[in-house]
Amino acid sequence: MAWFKSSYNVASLAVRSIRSPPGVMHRMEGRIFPSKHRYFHATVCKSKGQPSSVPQSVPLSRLSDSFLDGTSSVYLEELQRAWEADPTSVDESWDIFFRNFTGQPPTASGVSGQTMQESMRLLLLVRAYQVNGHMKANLDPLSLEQREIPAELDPAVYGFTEADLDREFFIGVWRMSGFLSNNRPVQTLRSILTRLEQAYCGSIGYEYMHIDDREKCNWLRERIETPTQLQHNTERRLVILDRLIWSTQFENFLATKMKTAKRFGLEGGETLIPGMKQMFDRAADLGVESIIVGMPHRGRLNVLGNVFRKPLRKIFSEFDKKSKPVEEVGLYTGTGDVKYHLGTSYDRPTRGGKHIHLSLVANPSHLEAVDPVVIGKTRAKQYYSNDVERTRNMGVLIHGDGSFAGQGVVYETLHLSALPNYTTGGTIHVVVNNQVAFTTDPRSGRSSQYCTDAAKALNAPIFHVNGDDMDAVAHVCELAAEWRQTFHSDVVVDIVCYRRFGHNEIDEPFFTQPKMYKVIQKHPSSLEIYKTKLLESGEVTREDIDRMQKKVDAILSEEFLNSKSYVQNKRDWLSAYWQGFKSPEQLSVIQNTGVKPYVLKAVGKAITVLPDNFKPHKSVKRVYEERARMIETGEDLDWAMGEALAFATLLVEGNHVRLSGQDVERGTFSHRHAMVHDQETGNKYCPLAHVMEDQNEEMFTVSNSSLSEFGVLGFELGYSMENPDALVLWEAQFGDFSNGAQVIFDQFLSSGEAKWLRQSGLVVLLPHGYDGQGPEHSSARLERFLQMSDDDPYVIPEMDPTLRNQIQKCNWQVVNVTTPANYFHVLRRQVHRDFRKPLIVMSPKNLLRYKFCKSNLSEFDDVQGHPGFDKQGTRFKRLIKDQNDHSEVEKGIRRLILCSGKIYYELDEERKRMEVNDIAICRVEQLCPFPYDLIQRELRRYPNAEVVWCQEEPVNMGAYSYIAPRLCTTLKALGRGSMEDIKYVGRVPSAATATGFLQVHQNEQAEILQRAMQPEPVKYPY
Ligand SMILES: Cc1ncc(C[n+]2csc(CCOP(=O)(O)OP(=O)(O)O)c2C)c(N)n1
Ligand SMILES: [Mg+2]
Repeated sequence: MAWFKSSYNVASLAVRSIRSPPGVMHRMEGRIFPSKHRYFHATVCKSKGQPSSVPQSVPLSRLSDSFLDGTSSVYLEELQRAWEADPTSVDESWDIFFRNFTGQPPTASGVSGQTMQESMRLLLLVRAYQVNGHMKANLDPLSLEQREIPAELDPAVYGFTEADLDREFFIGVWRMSGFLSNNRPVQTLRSILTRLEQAYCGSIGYEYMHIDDREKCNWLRERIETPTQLQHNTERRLVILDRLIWSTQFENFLATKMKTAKRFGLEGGETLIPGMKQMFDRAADLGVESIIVGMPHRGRLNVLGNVFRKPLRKIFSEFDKKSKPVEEVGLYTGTGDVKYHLGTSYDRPTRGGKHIHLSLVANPSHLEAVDPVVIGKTRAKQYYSNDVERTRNMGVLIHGDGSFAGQGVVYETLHLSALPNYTTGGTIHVVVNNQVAFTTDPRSGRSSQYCTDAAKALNAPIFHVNGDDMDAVAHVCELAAEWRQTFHSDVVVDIVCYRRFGHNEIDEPFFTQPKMYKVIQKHPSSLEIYKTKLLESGEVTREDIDRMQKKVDAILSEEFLNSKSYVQNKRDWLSAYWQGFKSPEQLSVIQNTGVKPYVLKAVGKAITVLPDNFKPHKSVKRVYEERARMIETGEDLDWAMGEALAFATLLVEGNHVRLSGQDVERGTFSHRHAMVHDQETGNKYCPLAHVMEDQNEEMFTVSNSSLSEFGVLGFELGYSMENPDALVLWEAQFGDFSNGAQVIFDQFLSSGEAKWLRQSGLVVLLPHGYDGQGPEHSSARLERFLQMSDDDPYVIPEMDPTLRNQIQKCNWQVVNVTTPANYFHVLRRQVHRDFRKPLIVMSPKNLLRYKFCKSNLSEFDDVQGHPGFDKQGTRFKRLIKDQNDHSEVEKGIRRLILCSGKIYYELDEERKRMEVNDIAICRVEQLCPFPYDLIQRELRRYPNAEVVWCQEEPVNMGAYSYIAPRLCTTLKALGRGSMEDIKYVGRVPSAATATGFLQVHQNEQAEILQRAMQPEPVKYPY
């Protein structure tokens, strides 16, 4: 590759030389102040009208050909290889070029005297348009600020002069589509330049040359560079016009009828609606049957009404201040949410006579937080509909320019897009880029040129489009659908538009964007622009347009009238797979979770065998041998085995199980080994994927995730919402890291059912426990999950097992489980009930291998008489009573210690060591909802005992502040005392969750145990 190296060196020299002004025709100021480039989308060609417009030849060695560094260099190398194999396989001009480089004599002269250097320069010019043409595209409808055009787009830089404009050139190259295709006829430089300008510098700015795949680039080039592609026929344009009329008049109508209401209107970006509809139509033509959409506030009502066909009367009635949830007895209404957060779904007929199912996912105010949820739901839909190719279910995300650039979860979501267990075969992203975020200019809102630049990391093509050019918007929206269906990967449409009013309709935009809004005031709507265009082309008459507009207005007015008498329907909270599931107001019978012994044995065997010729790591081999022994003897099953049995038994019962999170395959603490690696071949084997013969490959999925909490937890939440017959789990590496996903906990998991009436049985595993690993790795911030729990601290609910619906009424469950069997049952309970509730598990670290944290197989089964089998059968134990088998009443017990989690084992050991026999220790395995009935039972059992809450966490953390009022309510109900009678043993208040010094930790831990066992009464806090 001698020639390539030399030209590469020339290229780097050239970059240096072009930065020194003398003799260079096109100045490079724009490069010195790159920050100027990133704000707005209008462009100016500095060279126009300047003396330098008469270009002079620049030697090849002076060219700024940074494109030689990347894609072109690969291309040229390939070209040379082809030429070496067969000189006639490339165009004649390239033959001359390579001959020259390799010192071979030329065979003929180039086309019309075209020299090798000229071929090279022309190629570079075309490449420059492909790479940077978008910089010159007319993207900003407001033409607010002008971007400088990159020097590379000036033919003079390549040595072409006016004298060359009417000379003919051949620019076809080998294995290239579109403009540069090999079979292109000879053209004049003038027509080449005209076509380049049309293709790359019109209303669409294409960014795709960062994609390192020739086939994909060629596919795009063919569509971008072929002149006829942009045309829609008249019939289609009339459909588009009608849709634009709907989109525009919907907002106008609301603006006149609800002058003071906040609706986050789409004005300035109305072309989004016809664009989306074109996209959905095209997607349906290409096989998409279901589209899952996530979008923010802006234009949401318009999308709901015009794309999702939510009845307009319903939308209008929600504006009525008197509108409130129906207070019908037994009606499950939740707390509700503001109208521009609500989701919906709709079966939309398409122009091709098909139906496409559309779902808009409800979302909170937090911009972009819904992104991973939508993607997770899409992936789940693909699983349940056996959409192996991922072409029938598609995710679409609508973004704002400010939030797309600013919110990290966008990047986290983008990065899930190609991961094997998270991909959905491509998401279409549409940015409603109104060039402002609330009151913030892009200048202050991002450091990149475009708000979409993060997507470049993905090799996603980005289509920037002038939002005033309706045809162009429709075109790129369709192109995006075609891309997604062809390459099964993400694509971005950036609709550059404006916001006609303030952030919401009550805001005054002139406070902060006076110049912009002066322009906006005078700017015609995109509907006006489109109407003019179609009138001018003669495709439509004024009368046609009037008729169309009047019809839309009439429907809007009629629907508005109807909205006055509109009665809100019963809020529908069930979606397709959820028929038969119970709302909190419908009692669901508590089910047992024990499993037949023979099933336990059979699945136990299946998940402890590795294939014959498989060579696991020797330690993993031991782990599996040990697991086989546990099943064989039925004794001392450990945590990982308890979990694996829960998964396996759920699988054989027909449920889907999916566990995702960082390093979950092995397990952060090297305890799970759900995926085993052959030490010689590197092959992987997952025993749980082979519990049954011919088990569907994905039925059990365990997957290491990207290093993201917000994105991955959101994804799994979305996944869990699709179908209830699944156990979906997300595990944090350490519990503390879950705060990186706080938005999902606050806005979705803890409150989603109340706001949107959508249930989820997602399980969140958060390693938690004080074992000297320092402030971060000790605490999963249990207190926060408990604080978000909505079980009433002051009212004891119905606790009779036949009437109890305490969990159904509570927003979620928080547990800190201490035995493998209880873990097994709490996981199974998630699926063995007629409703779904999120489950937060403070999961153990040192208990994973602790010698006493073991269960016998008899605790997993449903055999009467076996431990765990009580009056109702075998179930999850919300509270584990003292293990010393106390009778109904134990008057001699002087202290009842209530605790949760691993501190129990330390207390028990200390009690044994000190030979204390007048202290009882109970484990509150389920903290929320609070097990009032069982606590009462234990309080009755120990009538004379001092009541102590013992925890490892500082008093301002852990469960104490949750437990205290509930325990107090229980004590009062029994006449046993009140707040002062609840004693506390644990760490003192602290800002950090734990000490960083091991020695200090050990002393603190010892002190807790010593105080818990002290002979004298506990004095703290009263
Ligand atoms: C995570 C988050 N931070 C802040 C806000 C408050 N907020 C609401 S809209 C908005 C501006 C959004 O700008 P952009 O994404 O460009 O959308 P636009 O409103 O312009 O359509 C902000 C900051 C929010 N909703 N979510
Ligand atoms: Mg914006």
